Amino acid sequence: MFDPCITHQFEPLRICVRRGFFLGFAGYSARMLTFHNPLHTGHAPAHEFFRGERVPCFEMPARVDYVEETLRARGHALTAPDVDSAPVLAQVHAPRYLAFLQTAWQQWLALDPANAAVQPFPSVWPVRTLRSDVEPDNFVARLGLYSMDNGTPMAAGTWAAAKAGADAAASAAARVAQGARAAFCCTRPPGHHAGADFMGGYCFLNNAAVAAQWLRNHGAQRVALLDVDYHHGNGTQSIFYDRADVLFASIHGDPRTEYPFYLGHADETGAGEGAGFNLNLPLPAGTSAARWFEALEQACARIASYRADALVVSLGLDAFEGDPISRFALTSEDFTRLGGRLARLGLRTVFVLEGGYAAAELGTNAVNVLEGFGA
Ligand code: SP5
Ligand code: ZN
Repeated sequence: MFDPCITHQFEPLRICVRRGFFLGFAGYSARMLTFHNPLHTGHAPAHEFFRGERVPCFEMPARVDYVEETLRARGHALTAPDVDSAPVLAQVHAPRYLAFLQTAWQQWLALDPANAAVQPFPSVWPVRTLRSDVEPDNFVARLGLYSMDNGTPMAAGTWAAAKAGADAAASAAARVAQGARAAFCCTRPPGHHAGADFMGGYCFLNNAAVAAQWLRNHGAQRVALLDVDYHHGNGTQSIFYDRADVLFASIHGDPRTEYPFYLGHADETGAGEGAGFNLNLPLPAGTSAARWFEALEQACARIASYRADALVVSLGLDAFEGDPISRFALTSEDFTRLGGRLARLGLRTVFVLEGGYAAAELGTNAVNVLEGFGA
């Protein structure tokens, strides 16, 4: 339903953008309004697979610890989530997937109490010709049904951490819908690989999709979602692929060589009502920062022509030159430049943390974007 009262809150923004002013934002502040995830440390699986061997997880609790530490050191306060994302989660995810995820760890323990010390991994997937409409009784078979890879390990606190992260995303979107210029959702596990009914790429619940859907529910007619993570946001793209009310634009490593491999090509432009509202800008591994910023200009031009009421940024920092699993070349200073360019879109903005695995530099790189934006 359309609430004209809340929609009205977005009107001064459009007027001020057309006149080139930056004075129309309520809640402008030198500090970035940040929602943290108080339960993220409960998601601490030990291992993922690399070339058949178990290796320590790249997506580790220390990542967010570094970002929180840098935020505090630079004077940005952290706020606890104050919104329940459950109704919005039900809009962007399938009921049977949410039901599975919520109790997955208990189901795993029910097989054998000794599983408390062991990570579940899927080992079989319903690829072409196999059925995904019937849920198997076997737990590992259901885990495969709801997974796109074997690279998304689960732990005892995974559901609680993912749910609190979605709450943080909804909280950030709620503040922006109420008139704040920007808010940052500082969370892990990340979300942009998670689709309506599957996990993958370290992601369980799609926090950016929750933020975009929250903005749609609370007055924004059109939401632009820009994904700057090194990896294509296949989950977010698929959630909004047939919708015109959320424009998805992504700059990422070419899926011919980079994860997630099976989505993210330039010819994916949307379907049905969503035709023309999906923009993929894949770049070869090894692409320079200069070329990356050219792609950012293309994405920004499309977002400007879309006349969005609000922007969600899937803020992965793995385009960083020092990232251990990615192959772009942005410097820490380039992240400040990114934030400055996004500010010039003149849109209310929700930033949602995604990937970035140079953990010790993650705080600097994330906060550089936020401060470049004018946080
Ligand atoms: C949110 C996000 O950034 N997810 C990325 C998921 C990537 N999963 C595949 C990881 C492959 C790791 N390859 C290790 C190479 C070490 N040299
Ligand atoms: Zn990534």
